[in-house]
Amino acid sequence: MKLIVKSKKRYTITSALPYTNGRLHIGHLAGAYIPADIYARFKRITDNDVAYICGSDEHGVAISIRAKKENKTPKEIIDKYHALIKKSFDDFGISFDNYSRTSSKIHHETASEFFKFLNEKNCFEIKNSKQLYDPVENQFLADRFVEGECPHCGFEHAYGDQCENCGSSLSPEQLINPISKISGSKPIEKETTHWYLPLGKYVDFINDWFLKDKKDSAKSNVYGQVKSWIDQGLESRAITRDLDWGIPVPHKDGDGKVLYVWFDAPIGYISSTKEWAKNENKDWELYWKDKNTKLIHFIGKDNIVFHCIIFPIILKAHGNYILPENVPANEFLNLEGEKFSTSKNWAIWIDEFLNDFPGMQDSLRYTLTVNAPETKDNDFTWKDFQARNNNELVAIFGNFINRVFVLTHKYFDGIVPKFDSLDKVDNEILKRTYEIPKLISDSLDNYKFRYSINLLIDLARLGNKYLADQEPWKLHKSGNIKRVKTIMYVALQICGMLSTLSTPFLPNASKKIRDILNINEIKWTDLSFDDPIIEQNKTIKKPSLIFRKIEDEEIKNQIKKLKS
Ligand code: B3M
Ligand code: ZN
Repeated sequence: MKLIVKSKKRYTITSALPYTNGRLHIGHLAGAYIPADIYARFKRITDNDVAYICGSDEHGVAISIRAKKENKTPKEIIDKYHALIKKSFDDFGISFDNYSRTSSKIHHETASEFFKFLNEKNCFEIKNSKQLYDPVENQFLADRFVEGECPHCGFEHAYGDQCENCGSSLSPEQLINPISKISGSKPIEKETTHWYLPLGKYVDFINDWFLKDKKDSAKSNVYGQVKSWIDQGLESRAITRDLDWGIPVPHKDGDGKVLYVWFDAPIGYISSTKEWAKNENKDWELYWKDKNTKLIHFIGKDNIVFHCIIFPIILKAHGNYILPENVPANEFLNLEGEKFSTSKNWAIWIDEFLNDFPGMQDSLRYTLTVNAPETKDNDFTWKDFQARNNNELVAIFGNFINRVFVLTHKYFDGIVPKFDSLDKVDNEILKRTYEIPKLISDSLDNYKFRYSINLLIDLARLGNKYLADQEPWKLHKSGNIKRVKTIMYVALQICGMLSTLSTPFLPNASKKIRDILNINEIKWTDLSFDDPIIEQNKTIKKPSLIFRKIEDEEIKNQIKKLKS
C-alpha cells in the first residue's frame, strides 16, 4: 500500500521577480524564494509536472533611481544586478526551471501583445489628468520618483505607487507633502494622458473568485488584505507612465510613454515560461491556459494587491488565462530586531553569507523555514541561526544519521543487517516513520512550511530516542547480536526516510545521506508500507559530516560586521 496516493498534476509555480537594483539578501530568500523552492521540489518529488518560474524585474523607477545613484545607465544597472542576483540564486541552489529577465526580447513582445490585445478589446480607459511633475528636472514623477506621507498610515516615506509600511497601493497625488526623489524639489502638477485599468468594474469578479472561493484556502494574512482593499473600493489604475525607461507603449499615441512596471512584471512570469518551454520543447500554453494547471505565486506581503487583485484582473480581462490557485504570501523578516535596509547596509547578503559559510545553504534554509514569517513578521538573529544549526541540525538530525552510520560500520562492516523479527517498539516506530510522508505532504499542500520542517526534525528526534532507549551498544557488548541487527535495520529505515523527506527542505544534506546510503532519489509517491527503503545486505559507504557546528567566534564576527 502506498504512503501517499496522488494523481499527477501540472503546476506553474512562480517567485516574485526581484528588482535588479541591488543584491539579494536573506530577507528576500525567506519571503518568496525558499518556500517556493521547497514547494517546487515537493511537487517534483511527488511526481508532478512542474514549471518553477522566475526572472529579473528590470523596469520601473527603482532601476532609474539606482542608475542615477551609481552614475550609470539603467542598462548598465540591470546587467550588473541581473548577473549578481542570478549568481546568488544559482550558488544558493534555488531550483528555478527558468530564470529570465524582463529586458529580454520575448518579454517585450509578450507584454506589448498583452497591452495591444486588451486595448483592442476596449479593456482600458484613456484619461487626461494632472500629475506630479518635477519643475527642475522637467519630468513627470511616477511611482518611486516621488515620496511623501502615506494618507492611510502616516508613514513618511511612502512611494508614489505604494506604502511599504501599510501595504496600501497609492498614486502620487494621494501623498501628503510630496517631494521629488530626483531633484528634491516640490512637485507641480501638469496634465498628461494615460491608459487606465478600470479595476472597479471587476469588484464582483474579485468577490467571487477570491473572497468567496478562496475563503478557506487563502492564508489569513492574504485574505485579510484583499478584503480590506475591496472594502475600501477599487479605483481605476494607470498602467502607463511618462518615463524613458520601460517597455514603450505600443500605440500611435504612446510617444514618450512606457508600460507601468506592475503591468509588465507579472506578465514576465508568462514570458519566462515561454522562454523555458521553447528551450525544453514544451507547450507553454499548457502552463498558463489549461484549466487543470495550478498556478501558485510566492511573494512577500507588499506584493499582495498586485497578485491577488491587479494581475488576476489583467488575466481575467484577457480571458484566455487561468487564475492563481493560491498566493501564499509571507510577512516580513526583520534582522536583529530591525527592518532590512539596503541603504543602511542592514542586511545579510547572500553572496557574503556563502563566502563566510561555504556549503551551509541548508543551515540557512533550515533557519529561515523553521522561523519563517508565515503568519506574522519574524526576526532573524545570528544567535538563533547558530542555535538552530547546532542544537537541531547538528545535535538532532546530523547526530542521529551519523550514529546509525557509524554503528552499522562498527558492528556489521557497513552491511545493512538481516533481521528475523520485529518487536512491538520496532513496529511502532516504523509505523510512525511511515506516517510522516503523508503528514508532511498534507501540510506542504497547505503551505505550512514551519510545521512541515518540524515534522522532519521530530522524526530524527524519534530516531535518537529509539537508539537511546534500545541501547544497541549494550546489547552488542552482552552478545545479543540478533537484537542489534533488528535495531540497526530499523534505524537505517528511518535514515532512508529522512533522506527522502529532507529533499525539498535540505536538498544538499539529503543528497549526502543518499550518497552514503547508496540509494537514488525516491519519489514520495513510490513509498509503500510494504517496501523497506534500505534493502537488507546492501553496503553503505563510510559516513562523512553532514552538518557542521558553528563556533561562537563566527557569530561574534558576523554581529560585528553587521553593526560596523
Ligand atoms: N519586483 C517588487 C518587489 O521586489 C517586484 C516583484 C515583481 S513580481 C511580478 O517587491
Ligand atoms: Zn501606509
